[in-house]
Amino acid sequence: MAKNSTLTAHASSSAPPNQKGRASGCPFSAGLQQLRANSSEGLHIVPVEPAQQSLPPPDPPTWEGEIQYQFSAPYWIKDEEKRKRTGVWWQKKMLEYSADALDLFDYGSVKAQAKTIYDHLRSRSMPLTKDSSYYFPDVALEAFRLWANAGFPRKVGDPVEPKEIIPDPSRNPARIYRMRKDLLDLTPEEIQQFRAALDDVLKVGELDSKWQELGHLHADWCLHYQEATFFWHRAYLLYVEELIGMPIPYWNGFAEEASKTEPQFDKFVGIPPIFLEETYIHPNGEVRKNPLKYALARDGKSKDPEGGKYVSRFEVLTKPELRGTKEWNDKIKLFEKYQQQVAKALSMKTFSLPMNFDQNLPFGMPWANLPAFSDDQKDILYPDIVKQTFDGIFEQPHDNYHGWIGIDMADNSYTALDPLFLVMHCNLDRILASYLQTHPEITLTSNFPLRPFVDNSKSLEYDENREYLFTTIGDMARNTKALGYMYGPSKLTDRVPLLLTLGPSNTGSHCQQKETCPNTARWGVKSEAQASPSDTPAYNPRVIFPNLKCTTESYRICVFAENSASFDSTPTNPGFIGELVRLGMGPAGSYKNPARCTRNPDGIIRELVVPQGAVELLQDCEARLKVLVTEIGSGKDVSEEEQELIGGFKAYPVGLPRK
Ligand SMILES: [Cu+2]
Repeated sequence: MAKNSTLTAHASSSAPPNQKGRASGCPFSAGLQQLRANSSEGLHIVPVEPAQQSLPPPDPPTWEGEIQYQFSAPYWIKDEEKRKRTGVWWQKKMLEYSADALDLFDYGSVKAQAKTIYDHLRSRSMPLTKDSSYYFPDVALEAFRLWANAGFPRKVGDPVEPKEIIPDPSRNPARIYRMRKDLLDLTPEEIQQFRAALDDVLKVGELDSKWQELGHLHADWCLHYQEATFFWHRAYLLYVEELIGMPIPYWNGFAEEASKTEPQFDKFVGIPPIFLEETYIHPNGEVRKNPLKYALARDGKSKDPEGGKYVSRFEVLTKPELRGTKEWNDKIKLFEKYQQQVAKALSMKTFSLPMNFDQNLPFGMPWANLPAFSDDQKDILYPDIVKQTFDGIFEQPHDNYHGWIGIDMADNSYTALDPLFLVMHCNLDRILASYLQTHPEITLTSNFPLRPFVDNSKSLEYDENREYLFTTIGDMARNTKALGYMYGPSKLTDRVPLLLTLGPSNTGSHCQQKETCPNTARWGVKSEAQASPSDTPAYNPRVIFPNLKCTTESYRICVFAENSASFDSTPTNPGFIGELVRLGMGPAGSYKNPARCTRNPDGIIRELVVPQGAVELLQDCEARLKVLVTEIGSGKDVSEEEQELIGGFKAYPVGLPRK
């Protein structure tokens, strides 16, 4: 995420000329040289050998300084009137509802329940709101935690009694998700891996295979034209991923570019090329038939009477000489219609007709039965009663996508044998995920079983008679991350923007929450080992910010090795050194605390421990730091010039071992 608003700090570049020789351009000594240079300007630091060097901790927040105002006048609520009203409302409601008549305006009351207050605020169970801008931002939570752990100082100058009341939440283990990528984003290795899995694990070219079983599983068990439809297909995709041990990519048929016939969109339209190529090179070096094209059809016989043993698709989409003809152009333009249908589905407030919508019908009876599809399914096939629901409308473009590809894809009994089924349904699941995440209020028939999937769709039981063991609609309606996967951003432009991260984001573009940043996840990786500071006990490599002074706004500062391959603030990025929150005093008002600002005329020092991966990068004598700053309140990037104006964003590496 390299942006223009970067600050490059290299200690030796600003060290006095007569010290440059001693620094030799290496970060270890150069950092100390710079500290010495700074100390002559009024910053009183006595440099010692790295292992013993200890820096004074910053002052903790105080109750009178800021903590009380986080409850009575929460600064992240911009409107002043609203801010005060909110504080009074919170206090009143907690007095009424909490077990011990918690008074949020009372020092003793908040202190006594600090841990549970923090936990409720952090888990967003409080405050009760649909508007995420009311939630305590990370920076306010961190101030509260530091205050508690410093012994709840009432005012500046009170003795600090460090004790861990609230543990550091960043110690929570990182979670890694399967990331379903836009197939246009796959690397050649990922494409090869996907093809090899279809070959070796599912054996798409063999009759006695898991592939054939999957095709029959879909034909015989899939649910359609009912609330369970897209949850059943979600379960199916999860089960396939469990088999192949990697995420299924999505084919974005909801992208505007995929519906355009102008030459500049040529590589985004039609069946994706990786499904049309003849061969590929298997990881063992063999040249093999491309399994994304040559997949055995149902029982080894295509639905197409003139077809052979492999799945068939419409010629207009597979014959290169038909590209650009009127027939081709008309075909491509159909996507715009499908996309408008999907957009309409997304605009519906109601998700579905409930499974028992008609008491005169057996429970679980679908509202339609369409075993085969054209590429322009008639409206009349879909009853009026479903036309006010998300999934009722969504079924029609779903059927159209099937019918568009043809010939095996257009028949429900043959369709799952075409590998396009996986990537097409993956995209529909992405759209479903967006709908579910933006509609937390919908009600579903949670306990409805999605046979034959069991164990959160990790396995199958065809002949199970204990209904309660089956995976349910409720299981599959959870946030995708609870199910172990997430969607990477699309290369193209979705017809309407999809929202695929849930919950408040008080962080700026550079420093996304670990849990929501798509780059946290790796292709096919399920666990990770994180570098720990204890890996380098002999030295104490750190990055220090020596001149932090009082600011109005709060900032999130992400620090990277400049020679890092990426600037994603994720624990899996070895070049990411860490992030620092610089607490502002808030906008001018009664709770501004100038006393705290003036105590240290030279500012304070903050430091970050450099993880092992970054130590190696910084050992390069040319290595510099890259500092990306985001203003937390507005989420805006802070440009280099603004950083200079505000001051305190210059970082220096210290304590690095020489290479
Ligand atoms: Cu389908």
